[in-house]
Amino acid sequence: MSSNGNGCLKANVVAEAADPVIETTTRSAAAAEEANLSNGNAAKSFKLKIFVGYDPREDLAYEVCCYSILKRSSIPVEVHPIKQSDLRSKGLYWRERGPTESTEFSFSRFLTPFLANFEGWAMFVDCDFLYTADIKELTELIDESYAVMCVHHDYTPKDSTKMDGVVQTVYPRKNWSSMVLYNCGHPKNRILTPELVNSQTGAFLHRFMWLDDNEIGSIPFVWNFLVGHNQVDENDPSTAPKAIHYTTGGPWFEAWKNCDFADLWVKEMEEYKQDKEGVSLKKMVIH
Ligand SMILES: [Mn+2]
Repeated sequence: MSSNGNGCLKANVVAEAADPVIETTTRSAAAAEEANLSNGNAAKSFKLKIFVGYDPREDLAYEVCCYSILKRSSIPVEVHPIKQSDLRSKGLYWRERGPTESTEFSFSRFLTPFLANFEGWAMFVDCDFLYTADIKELTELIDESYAVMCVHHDYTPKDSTKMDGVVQTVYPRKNWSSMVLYNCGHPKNRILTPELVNSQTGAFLHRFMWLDDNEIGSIPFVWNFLVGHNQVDENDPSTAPKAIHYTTGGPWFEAWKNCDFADLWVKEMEEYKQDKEGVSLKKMVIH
């Protein structure tokens, strides 16, 4: 599916509880659902829940990220923001913000299985992503034998010091938690209650220490393509990013307006703002 198909923009917005929830049911999704039923597979259609980390400093990034997912999705999806103020008012989040938390969803992201009622598969993703592919392709990689699936980035530096002599800090599994497919019904993930998420250390959570290594499935890096770290090999189409992660800062910040892949994000943002068909998508704006 090309990314500019206007047919993908018929999104139905469903107001559910107090959360802005976006649901899409495209024609192709309906067809896929029918095919599923005729195969005798799932009586209940597969609908991916997507939880996107929300930070007030990156409001536009959040909107563009959601737009980029919804616009290209050929399967029904629900998009929910992980918004700290909402979680606090619901009594689901109460920990104080620590100095190492770079976003409001540094820890609250681990509520994803809880927020999905410990059922089915759900994705968490940072708001600083731009999708360039159909999320359906990602769901086709789902393997029920895992508790979570994510890109296994390897940050181990070759030298212990950088050229300028500054000591490199090694964070095991750095960035693994920025995009995760959670098998919410997996018994091991039951541990992720609000009590645990509000009390555990960053290391425990971000390194998936509640899981054994063989319970963490691997996804190709193109689904969490780190700007400034991952590389495209022009001769290898499998290295073309499907989800661009502006991990050190994206073009919505003045200082990063000329970063790699900035042009793609700006184009998407302009399309989002001009998109008349997608007027319902604009309801996902959080005030
Ligand atoms: Mn990020």
